[in-house]
Amino acid sequence: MLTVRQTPSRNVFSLDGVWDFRVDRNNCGVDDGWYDAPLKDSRPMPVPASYNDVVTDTDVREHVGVVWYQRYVQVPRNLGDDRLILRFGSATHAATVWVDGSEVMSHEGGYLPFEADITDLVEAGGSFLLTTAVDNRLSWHTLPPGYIHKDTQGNDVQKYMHDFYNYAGIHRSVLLYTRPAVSVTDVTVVTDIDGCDGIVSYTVEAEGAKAVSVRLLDADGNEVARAEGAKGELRVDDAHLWAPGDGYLYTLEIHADEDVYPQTVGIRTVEVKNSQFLINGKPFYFRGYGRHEDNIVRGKGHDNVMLVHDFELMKWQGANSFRTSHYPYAEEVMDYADREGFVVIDETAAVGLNIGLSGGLFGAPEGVPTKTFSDESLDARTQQVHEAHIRELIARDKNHPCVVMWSIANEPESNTEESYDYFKPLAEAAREADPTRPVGYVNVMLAPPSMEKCVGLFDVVMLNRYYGWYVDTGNLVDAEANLRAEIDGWIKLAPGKPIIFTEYGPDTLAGLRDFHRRPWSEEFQEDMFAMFHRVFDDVDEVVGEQMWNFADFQTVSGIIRVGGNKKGMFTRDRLPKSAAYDVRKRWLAMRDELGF
Ligand code: GCB
Repeated sequence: MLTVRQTPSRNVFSLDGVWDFRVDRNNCGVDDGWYDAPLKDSRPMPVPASYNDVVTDTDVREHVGVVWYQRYVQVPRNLGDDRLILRFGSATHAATVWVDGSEVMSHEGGYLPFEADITDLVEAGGSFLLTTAVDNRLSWHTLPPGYIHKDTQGNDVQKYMHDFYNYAGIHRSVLLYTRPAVSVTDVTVVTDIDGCDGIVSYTVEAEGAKAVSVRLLDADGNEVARAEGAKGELRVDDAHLWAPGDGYLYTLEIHADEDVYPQTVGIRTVEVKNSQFLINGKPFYFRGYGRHEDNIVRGKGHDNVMLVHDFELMKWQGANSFRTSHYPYAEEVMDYADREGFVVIDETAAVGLNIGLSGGLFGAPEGVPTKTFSDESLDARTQQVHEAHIRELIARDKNHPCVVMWSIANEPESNTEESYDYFKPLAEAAREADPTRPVGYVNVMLAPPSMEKCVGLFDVVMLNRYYGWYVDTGNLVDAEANLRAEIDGWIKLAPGKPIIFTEYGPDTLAGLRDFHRRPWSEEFQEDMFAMFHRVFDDVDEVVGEQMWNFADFQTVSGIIRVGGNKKGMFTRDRLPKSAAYDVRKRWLAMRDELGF
């Protein structure tokens, strides 16, 4: 799906602001026609934002089910023959949208955009009532999955197997935009390098267009190549490559009849070879973090201030990459990573596909199936939802040079035949949807090399490991020995595959200092990182260190979570913990030695 851009042929109007909002406590909104008239008893709610922490009412924060958003929208005058499209950047986790009482679309999955052509329902120069019902419930057929527990008073309590709070609402911008009746609806760009030249292959979709042509402009707006037709190949002499730390972008200006659409292009290649991860043919070492879209008050609501600030912090620390743990991030984040030259492992919302792990770590689920993959839990329908989600993510992000790999799941069960059967078609679907990038999944410590069944389906080994924290707690001597032994096991099991550590690190309470350097203290975080880094430096096959987490973040309450997960390098309000300085020293030195 194309990102929305303002162009000479397209106008974009933001519908962000303060909308009317109402919780549907009895789940009666649809039956009672809430979409057909101004919401009664509404309260104000900002868009985009999670609603949970905006309010002070606990029952709204913890509501399980549907909430309603509404506002009036002014339609532009002078629409002519243009089409008018209504687009949500995301609504978590499912949404249905009405325009003046007519249902125009519904979408499942909380982290990807959806849009509808509403031209025939509205009048140029008039206004319409826009209503959206957003459902935050998780089931065995959603990603991430979850289940509803009835408490002893019969109330619904949402349970889930992942470790971040189930923020909900309209998390990303809502836009209204126009495009000509015949217009560009999709483009796929694939780049290659030939000596000093760049090759840009493109395929444009523009149904009904009589004439399609493209011009490739450099960052100063100079034309460097052009072609006619919806499909073709451009050669860029002496190309300025997109590279880590050098987010150089060309623009493919696409003309389809009256329509003009600018697609940014970074010329670069990605390849996995001989235990190395190559970008533009050169070995790349990932330095960075798993992150979350998580902020005080706004929850998972996108915010450009925090976007730029977080990148500033990452650059300050010498990071060059991150993983979109554990769901697709806002399009603004991906655009910004492109232009800042950050390298991204793009992850689906498939997190928590592991009943064994959640039982062990986050409290045994009551009355739920004990098997992860079964007819009672994650089943064939979940697999279909997962495949559709992978394809939707790739359709959205395929043209981002920052994306160097797809991660199709975080810490799923991967040590059973059932997990192999579940993931085999999904890995194939990802490769079919994008033959140009490596595909991986992130392995959990419950599936070490002696038990792992799925690694053969993937191009890299991505490991989340907590030696010194969840195991060998506080004992970094044993932790180091066990970490080294496990890495040896992976090298034997998956020869030739590079290993990226996608999580490691202890919970650390900012301000807790300790002469004895014990767990939870800032000193222990320094020591645990130092130990992991010592090990990484000894192993050629390790090509990346992305610690857990960039910043402290909100989770459900629990006996292992004190006001959220505290494994941040930065606090939730983005202040550095003491280990941040050690890591900065290491990463800046690596940056100087290896390039970005
Ligand atoms: C993990 C998960 C991550 C958790 C983290 C932790 O392995 O991937 O979502 O937050 O561990 O802190 O336990």
